[in-house]
Amino acid sequence: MGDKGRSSTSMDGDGLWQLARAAGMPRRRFLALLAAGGAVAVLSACRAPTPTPPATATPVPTPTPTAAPLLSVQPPGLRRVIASSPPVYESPLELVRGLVTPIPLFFQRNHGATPRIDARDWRLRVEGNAVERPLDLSYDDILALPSRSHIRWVECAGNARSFFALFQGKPAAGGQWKLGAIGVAEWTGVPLAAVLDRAGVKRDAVDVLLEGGDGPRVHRPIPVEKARDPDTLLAYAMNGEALPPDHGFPLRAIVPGWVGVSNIKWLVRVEVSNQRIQTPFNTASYILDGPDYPDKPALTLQTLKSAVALPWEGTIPRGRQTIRGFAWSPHGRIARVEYSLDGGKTWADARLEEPNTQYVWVRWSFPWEATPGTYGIMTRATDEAGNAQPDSVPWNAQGYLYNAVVPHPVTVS
Ligand SMILES: Nc1nc2c(c(=O)[nH]1)N[C@H]1C(S)=C(S)[C@@H](COP(=O)(O)O)O[C@H]1N2
Ligand SMILES: [Mo]
Repeated sequence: MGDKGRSSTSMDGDGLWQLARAAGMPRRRFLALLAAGGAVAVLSACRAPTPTPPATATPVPTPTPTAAPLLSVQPPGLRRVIASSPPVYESPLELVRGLVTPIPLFFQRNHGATPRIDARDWRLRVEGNAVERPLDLSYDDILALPSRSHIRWVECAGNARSFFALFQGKPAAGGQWKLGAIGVAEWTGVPLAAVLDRAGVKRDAVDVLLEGGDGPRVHRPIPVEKARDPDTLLAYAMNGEALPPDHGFPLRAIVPGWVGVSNIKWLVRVEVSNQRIQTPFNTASYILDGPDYPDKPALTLQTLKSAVALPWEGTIPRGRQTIRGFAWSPHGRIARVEYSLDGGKTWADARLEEPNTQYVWVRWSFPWEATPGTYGIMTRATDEAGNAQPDSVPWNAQGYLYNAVVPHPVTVS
């Protein structure tokens, strides 16, 4: 992994200067901005005006061109618009007060328009060379199966992608998310394993492909072991209501810990194969492609992260404040969240709130006697498997899995 960019998360003069220099800022302008507006002014000026994808970027497969805009059913509302056609909306984490993300605040990532599916016409096909009996299930068939509910996060593999441009001076192709491409919901549905059992999975099964009924028919294989994990769900309800159209009505996959794209929405087909399945969604996009990844591996699990529940470049009043946020890991519960208000020189422990469960983010908080100025609030999570957020992440062309410690810019007025 190397320590390339290690200093870039530090808010002391040096680290910030590395950043500014990487963004092509002359030393004199850097000092002037620092004096006038502090770290936040420097960071804002560093931001590339229009991040252009690097020439080496592999284009993400796009649906057949159409004149009609690719739209969402629900307008973005309070979510931040990263792109509008197709809809890509970021969750305003500062408005999430509880353990689950309310549906109007839940991030949205579509590769095409939200399809309007009538549950009466919908079918789920389960087939492939590694099933005994192909199935053709109706919505009522699914609802009749034993169900379970659990709270799980779904996070886009590109979450925090904009930080490749902001902190490494090298933009990555794709939606320029901050840290809001994550949401936590209570999902109710049927374990995928129960549906697979009905179809009879052959002993030589290797991969299970999940396919959506949207325009681009987004699809993604997962290993049969993950498909048969009782925690992998075909969900028809979200936070107690029928799955909203934008989040996959009538049925979507919830594959805990895995990259966002494996949580296929508008699910119409499950293919069980006795061979590894290669598709553009695990060979061209959703791969790590960059100098540090000669083998271009396909993504599997998400990474450990933490986020401050404040707008990026937020403003808070002076005085005693409670700073709060979230931390999550695909590897287990969160063991610890530390924070630093002095550019990483000193760290203290944030308090972890209950509950703290695997595949659910943990809420954390710390008190702060805030005095006027600009700050970079740094947070670093450690999970119970012993992973800690790194100081830097190797750049990759599609901008996945950025989970380095970052200074969250905040002004105290
Ligand atoms: N059929 C289908 N499933 C899909 C997608 C899609 O465009 N089509 N987007 C994927 C991606 S990249 C992510 S991050 C999540 C986003 O889920 P959400 O929109 O409910 O937040 O859905 C995944 N499932
Ligand atoms: Mo995603």
